Amino acid sequence: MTEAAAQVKALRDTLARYDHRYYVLDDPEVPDAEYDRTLHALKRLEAAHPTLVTPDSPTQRVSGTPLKAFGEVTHRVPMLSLDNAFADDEVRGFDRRVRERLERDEPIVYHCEPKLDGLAVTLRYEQGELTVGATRGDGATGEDITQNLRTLPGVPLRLRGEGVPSVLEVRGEVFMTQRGFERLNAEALARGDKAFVNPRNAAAGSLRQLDPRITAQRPLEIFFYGLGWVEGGALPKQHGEVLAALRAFGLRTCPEIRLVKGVEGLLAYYAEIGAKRASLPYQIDGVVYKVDSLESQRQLGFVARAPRWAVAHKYPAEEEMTTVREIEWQVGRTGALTPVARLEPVFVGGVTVSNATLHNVDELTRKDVRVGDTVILRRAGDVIPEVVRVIPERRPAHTVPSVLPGVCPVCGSAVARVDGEAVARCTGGWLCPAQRKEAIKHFAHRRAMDIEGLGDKLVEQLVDSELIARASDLYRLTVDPLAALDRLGAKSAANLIASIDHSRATTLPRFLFALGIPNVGEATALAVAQHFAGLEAIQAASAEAIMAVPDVGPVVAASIRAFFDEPRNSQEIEALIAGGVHWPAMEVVRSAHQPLAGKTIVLTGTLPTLSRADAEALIRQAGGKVTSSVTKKTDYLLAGENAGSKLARAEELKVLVISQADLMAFLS
Ligand code: 5U1
Repeated sequence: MTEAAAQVKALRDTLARYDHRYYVLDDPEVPDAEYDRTLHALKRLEAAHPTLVTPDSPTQRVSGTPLKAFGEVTHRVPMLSLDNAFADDEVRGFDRRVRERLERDEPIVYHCEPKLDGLAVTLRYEQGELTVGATRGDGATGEDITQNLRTLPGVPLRLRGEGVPSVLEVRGEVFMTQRGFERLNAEALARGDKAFVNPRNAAAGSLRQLDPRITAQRPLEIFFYGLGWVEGGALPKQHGEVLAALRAFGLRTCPEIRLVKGVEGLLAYYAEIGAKRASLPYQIDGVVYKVDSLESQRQLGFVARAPRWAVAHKYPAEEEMTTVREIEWQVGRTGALTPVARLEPVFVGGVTVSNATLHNVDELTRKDVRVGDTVILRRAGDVIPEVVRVIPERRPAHTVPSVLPGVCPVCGSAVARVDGEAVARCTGGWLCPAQRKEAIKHFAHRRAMDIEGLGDKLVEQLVDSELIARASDLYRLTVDPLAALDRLGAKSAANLIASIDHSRATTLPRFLFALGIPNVGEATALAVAQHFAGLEAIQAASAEAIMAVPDVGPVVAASIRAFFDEPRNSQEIEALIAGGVHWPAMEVVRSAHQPLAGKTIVLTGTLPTLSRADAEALIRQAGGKVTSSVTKKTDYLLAGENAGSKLARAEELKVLVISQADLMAFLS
């Protein structure tokens, strides 16, 4: 065998394995992007060595392997695949070729819609009645899944309205919404069953059940996007109007459909849907552009198995593969040890990612991520990248499980884990430079003492150069040693001293928050300050007395009490006050002002400045109730950046959506 033949065989074997795992077992081995790369490598090799092309090569079929258990359906009109475009230039090339072939200078009218990450199916209606439903299979022949498709609420068993052709084949995508997927997986895990890896696989697995009663229980939905064979009836001459006719027959189409003009219209649509992608209730991997005029489509025709009149413009993959170089333990302000995977940099979800948090030791153990492992990394929207899982087939020999270190990697103090808590902590406290650095970063934060110009890097530099060891040292700093620091200079040093000076005049709630008491966020600091109206009163209060503060429970109260019981903390507070930190006197606020009394509020997405816990605390203090899912009983949805399925649900149920600014306005 030549080297090329051996490579072709190896790639085909790999693809056959990927296909089996994907289509038959519904348990993909690698992310789609890796599958596509492998298929491309094979296509390139076959193009260079045409004699190696065989009819059974994975490059010679669209996709899919019919399951033996289902009957076969031959598609009267083949189910095509789509060419992909990844860059704007490729879309410009597509538009140019369309205009050249049609000999048109003026902008083309295109029909645009999202490309759902689901399963393509075809439905045949005869005299308006559903007779056959099938998967795409290999494009020419699919599996007969009529009984399963009949269970989908979105599949009408009989079409409605006027002018239904006597034979109408319609094509669409079956999918599962993110919400449906999460519910299904939660139920599976509760039963001790294996979870599905993503909504697409959950949809595929659900649709290809041999028992339709199982399919019927799965949250499957469908959007229709095109036609197959049509007989005995006239349909409109524009694609968009055909879809409108399908809607009139009772077939659901995607609400994001748009008609645009020319390539600029296409690119604007791509950007518009891209911006919405993370908040759509379903997963998409691109958008599809189609020439709207069916006559132009006919003139343009096909190349191989893809139409010349359509293209899929893909978004950056949200899942990619990469390898773990190192697993490091970061020590936070409260000593919490967080495992962080240092990764071979990889482009995913539109950015290059080289780190991913593994959250805590339980998560690390559950996912069994090891140095040297190949992992699937997911980054959707602006959400922090997540290691989805390890690819066990790619684990090198002699790897070892990553375990919680016995001592703090920064200061060497013992690491302790409270029973029942996921978090392990360094017991070094003030002795641990990592904790001190984090405590000072928190102290200087905009929402705490607001020391302008004192960023994270500078705090590290100040601690490392031993100019400061704790926050109170900031108030003893002078310009000269600061100016001598690398990259700082006299002017910046003077500015920093000025902003430190400025921070001396603060408020009690800010000061309390800046102390970094575990479990005390901004909202709790404010509530405690208002309740006691003075630092001495708080320092003297028993845990029971602290629990009288609205929304402060036993855990927070104990945490506050323990903080003030620690002599080093009291000394630090004295040092800060001696350094000139002061605040105006406060009045006791024990108001019964409850502007949200009786209101039920759900939170979603990332708020501009409030943490989730703080927002919840503020709502509760104002008499509101926080619940986790949007129902008809929800009064408000408090939505931030990257709100997901809850936002869609709220819009569906016409629940009022409010922002952080709206909430603050209510509270004031
Ligand atoms: N939304 C949509 N998805 N999708 C997939 N439209 C669409 N059209 C397709 C495919 C394969 O094919 C036609 C262009 C034939």
